[in-house]
Amino acid sequence: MTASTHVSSDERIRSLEGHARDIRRAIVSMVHTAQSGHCGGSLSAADVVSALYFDLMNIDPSKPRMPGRDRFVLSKGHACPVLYAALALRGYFPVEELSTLRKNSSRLQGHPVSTYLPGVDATAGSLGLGFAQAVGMALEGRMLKADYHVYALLGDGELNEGVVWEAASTAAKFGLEKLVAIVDRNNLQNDGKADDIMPMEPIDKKFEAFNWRVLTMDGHDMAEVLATLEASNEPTGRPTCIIARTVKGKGVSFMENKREWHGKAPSDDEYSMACKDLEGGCT
Ligand SMILES: Cc1ncc(C[n+]2csc(CCOP(=O)(O)OP(=O)(O)O)c2C)c(N)n1
Ligand SMILES: [Mg+2]
Repeated sequence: MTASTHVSSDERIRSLEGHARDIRRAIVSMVHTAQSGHCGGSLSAADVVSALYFDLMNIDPSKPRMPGRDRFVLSKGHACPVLYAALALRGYFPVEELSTLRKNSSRLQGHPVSTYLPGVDATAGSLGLGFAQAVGMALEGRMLKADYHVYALLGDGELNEGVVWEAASTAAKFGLEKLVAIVDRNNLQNDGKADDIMPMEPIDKKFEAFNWRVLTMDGHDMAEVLATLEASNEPTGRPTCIIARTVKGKGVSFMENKREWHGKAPSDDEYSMACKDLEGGCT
C-alpha cells in the first residue's frame, strides 16, 4: 500500500475474514441454487465488501435510507451476489431470501435494483453507469456539506467504458474527496484477460493524470484492506482510487483465475467441491 494508518487488531481482522468466508459461501450457494449468476467477480470482491459492510461504513440496516449513511455503489453490477450476501448477512433482509436470486418477481435480480431491495444504493449493471451515479452522490454530499463517504466498486474490464473517465474528470473537477473508487483488479473480464481485450495499464498513472490520489493494496489481505480503506478517508481535496489486486474466483480453487467462471453456475458436484474449499461447508 502507498499510505498507512494504524495497524488493526488481530481480532478485528479475524472477524472480518470470517464474514468474508460467510459471504463467499452465500455467493456460491445462491448461484448454485439459481443455476445462473456470476461467481468469479463476486468472490474476488468478498474481502473488500466484508471490510466495508462489517466494519468501516457508517450504516444502519434498520434505516437503509438514513440520509447521513455511507453509500456503496456496486458499479460492476453483475457481481451482485457479493452485495446481496453482505446485505443479508448484515441484517438488511432475511438470509433465506438469497435463494430467490434471479427468480421471477424476486427482489434479487441478476443486477441490483435500488428500488427493489433495502440497502442497494444504486441500480447498476450497464458498466460504467454505477460509477457515474457514485460521482453524483458524492457531489450531492459536497453541496450539502454532508459527512458521508461514497464507495464505488468497479471491475478492471469496466475501466474500458468511456463514461468511467468522464465521471473521473468530473469528480476531480469538484474535488470530491469523500469519493473512493475501488478497482477490483482481478485481471479478467468475461471474454478473456482484461489486458488482452483492452490494455488499460498504467491504471494508477491514468487516475493520477485525472487528478485523483491513488492507493494500491492486496485485496485479499484483510489488514491491508482495512488500513488502505481507512487511509482513503483522509481528506486531500481529491477523490481517491484504490487499486485492489485480487484473484477472480478467490476461495474456490477450481474457479480461481479461470475466465469461464465469470458467469457460470456450479453443478451439484462442483458445488460440493466448492463447499470443501470454503471451510465450514455451504448451506
Ligand atoms: C456497458 C456494458 N457493456 C458490456 C456489458 C457486458 N459485461 C458484463 S460483465 C462484463 C465484463 C466485466 O469485467 P470486469 O469489469 O473485469 O468484471 P469482473 O472481472 O470483476 O467480473 C461485460 C463486458 C455490460 N454489463 N455493460
Ligand atoms: Mg475483472
